[in-house]
Amino acid sequence: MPVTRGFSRRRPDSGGRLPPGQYDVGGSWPVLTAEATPRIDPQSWTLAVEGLVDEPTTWTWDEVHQLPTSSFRGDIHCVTTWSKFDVAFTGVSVDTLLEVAGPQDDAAFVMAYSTTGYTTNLPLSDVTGGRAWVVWDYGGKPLTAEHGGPVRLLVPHLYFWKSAKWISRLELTAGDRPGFWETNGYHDRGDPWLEQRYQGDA
Ligand SMILES: Nc1nc2c(c(=O)[nH]1)N[C@H]1C(S)=C(S)[C@@H](COP(=O)(O)O)O[C@H]1N2
Ligand SMILES: [Mo]
Repeated sequence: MPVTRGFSRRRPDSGGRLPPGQYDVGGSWPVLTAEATPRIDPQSWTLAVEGLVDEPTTWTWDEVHQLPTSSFRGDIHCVTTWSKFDVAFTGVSVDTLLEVAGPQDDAAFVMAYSTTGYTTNLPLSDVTGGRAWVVWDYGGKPLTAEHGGPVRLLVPHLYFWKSAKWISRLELTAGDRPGFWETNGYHDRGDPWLEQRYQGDA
């Protein structure tokens, strides 16, 4: 059956793009923020990659823009069940940052920190291999503050709570420690295709 685009808010799945339990939110982009939206001056923002790395490194806004840029186009999935298709972000691949910082052999997890204190934990293997970005551009425009601007983490293959807005620090660790939502019952990994929503799910 052909899919009619643009009318019903909750459309049926088209071509197996929706993970289980998700619906297509269409043209809107919900804002989900646990804390007050910070107003961050890009010129005072910095990004640190530290912990179990050979060269702990901090980039300024200008410095991070001098790294080779990388773009993502694809779908994002929030644990509250909305998915959004064909979003386009540009920034820098986390691989590029890690090439500079040099993860040590015992580094196996990452804690992402927002300027606000929001945290989320990820296996290192989920932010390497071209699957995670630090982004400042959405659809050709600067990322707005409500969506994490000036700079957010983007890990689109995991539930979107892993994509920390207002990212300021990535800490590599040997062990897994729960972040903000993970402490509040959400899954440590959060693969939408495995429906890893809550602690205890597969
Ligand atoms: N700092 C911070 N990052 C965050 C959140 C948050 O509350 N604070 N919410 C997470 C959740 S649950 C989702 S679904 C996405 C929402 O991003 P959006 O508001 O741009 O849609 O951001 C994630 N990153
Ligand atoms: Mo979310």
